[in-house]
Amino acid sequence: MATPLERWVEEQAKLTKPDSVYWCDGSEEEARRLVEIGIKEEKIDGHSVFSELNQKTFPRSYYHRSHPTDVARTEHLTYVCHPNQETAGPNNNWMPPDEAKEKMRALSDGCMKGKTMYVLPYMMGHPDSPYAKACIQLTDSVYVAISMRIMTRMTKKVTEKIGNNKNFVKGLHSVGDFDPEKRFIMHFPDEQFVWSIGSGYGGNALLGKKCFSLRLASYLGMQEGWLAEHMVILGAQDPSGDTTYIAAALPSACGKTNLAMMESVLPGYKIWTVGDDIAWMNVGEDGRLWAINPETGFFGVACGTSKKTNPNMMKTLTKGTFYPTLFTNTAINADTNEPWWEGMNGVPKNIIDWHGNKWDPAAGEKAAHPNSRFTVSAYQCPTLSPLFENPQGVPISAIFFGSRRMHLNPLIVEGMNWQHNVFLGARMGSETTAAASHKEGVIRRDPMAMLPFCGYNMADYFKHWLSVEKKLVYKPRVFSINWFRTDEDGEYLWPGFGHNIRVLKWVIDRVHGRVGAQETPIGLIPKIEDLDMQGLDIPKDNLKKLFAIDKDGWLREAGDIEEFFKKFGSRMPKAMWDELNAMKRKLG
Ligand code: OXD
Ligand code: MN
Repeated sequence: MATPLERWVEEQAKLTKPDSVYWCDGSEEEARRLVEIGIKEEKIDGHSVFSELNQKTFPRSYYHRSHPTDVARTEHLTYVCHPNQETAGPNNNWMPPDEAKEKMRALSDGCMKGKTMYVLPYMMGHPDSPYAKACIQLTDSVYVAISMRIMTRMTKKVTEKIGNNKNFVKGLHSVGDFDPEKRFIMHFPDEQFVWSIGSGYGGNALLGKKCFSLRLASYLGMQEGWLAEHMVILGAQDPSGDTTYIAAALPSACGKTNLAMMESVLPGYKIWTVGDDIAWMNVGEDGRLWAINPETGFFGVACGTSKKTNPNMMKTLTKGTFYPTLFTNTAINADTNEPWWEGMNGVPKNIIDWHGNKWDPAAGEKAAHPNSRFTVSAYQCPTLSPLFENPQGVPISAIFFGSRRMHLNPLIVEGMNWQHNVFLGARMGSETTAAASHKEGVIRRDPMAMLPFCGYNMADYFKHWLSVEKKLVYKPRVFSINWFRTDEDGEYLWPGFGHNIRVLKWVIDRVHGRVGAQETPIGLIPKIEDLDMQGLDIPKDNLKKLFAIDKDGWLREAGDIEEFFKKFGSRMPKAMWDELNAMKRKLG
């Protein structure tokens, strides 16, 4: 008798009509075969899916050039299909589930003809973790299959784990014909099902990532009392040998990966990496907040990554284990066959740009796409936390809500109590980046860096965050951060990267009650003399500017926050309005 899983796969194959169906086992040998298929057989837009990069300097690395229209998440084509629109909220595109399925059925009919359907069994989270989830994705792309093998724990055992159970997480993915007009990413939270067509891009096509681990999981977390967040998880070890675990939300392409594996400039401090993108956080029996990273890889922005900005990522990318490493839409140094991108190192003489053409710097275009990416195994990371595989995760003592703001937001602000902490997240606004296909550099409200990823009404999401307080015996301290403030000439006021440890040191000291703070209308800020500036010579005036509170600017910001809150009508928790009004009052 066929299992529910086998029956489901059969039904999808009937609709999509692949030439063959292949059940992946996640083995090394299989990965090698799939890469070979990507090099020799499968094509995108007439070129091979993979080409081999310099195997001496970038062992086990392969280059992938996407379809030129398929380079980022497409938020306007992403829908959350709850039975009623109110549950999806104004923060999501919505379609009734039946209508969405009819649309997808029509687009998917025969979409895998001439191709292989890969059945990918994978876990999000360590299989021994009480928080892990067994998932299945179907795809017709070897690029997606290999990426999923890097990013998740893909193993045959997952099929055994699912057994006769009907309640596994399902994803159906096809690249279709890459036509942006026929591209949709549809979520069906009540069925734990994601249906995606027309794109091979990570955030649209690796369905365990944003689609399940954030959009569906955030809704599940609301129902079950836990949090699925767009957060880095790191351990900051101080000179005493203690490690303080921090979870940090930052919008896409705002330096989460750099933060997750930062190389400290302060002696005696060391960062341990648990995750760079997603945190699932549960209140443990001990009343602490425990976080796991459900992923096993990094899908990071290449541009700007260098030995200077992120030496640990450069080591990760060049380590070469049995996991393949993928570079997507970067440029290539034609003389060495190595991947290259703006900000990596000096500019090589002969560069092939991300379109596959010889690059002419004078033409004014970037050689690598601004959202070019690497996909690499976390097990290659030299700073991987010894607790990476701990089924329970790590206990979180501090949470950051970060944004990219040239003006207004101080380097760090601490929340005053849990309600104010939630407001620090809810009031976030950030400049948009190339990670999604929209205009860059425009400020948009992005609470908790979750605007594109919250799978339900954000008013209910704030309510959920507020409700977590009563379960917490030990509450993490919460901070808003901004590494990106500039002066009148547009120069960054803060050096960032390894210097961010100076801010983390203050946070660790706050967590352990070793240092005070001063109150402002928007929260608590450090006393300048409490920031460890040894070995950093920046003008004292710059430090003042980093913490300056521009009252008029904040009042304008309050107006913007108000407009955003209003969209949620009476569903918006009163506590958030109270905080907004209190902030306005304090600003005068
Ligand atoms: C990502 C994103 O890819 O946030 O992580 O877009
Ligand atoms: Mn992300």
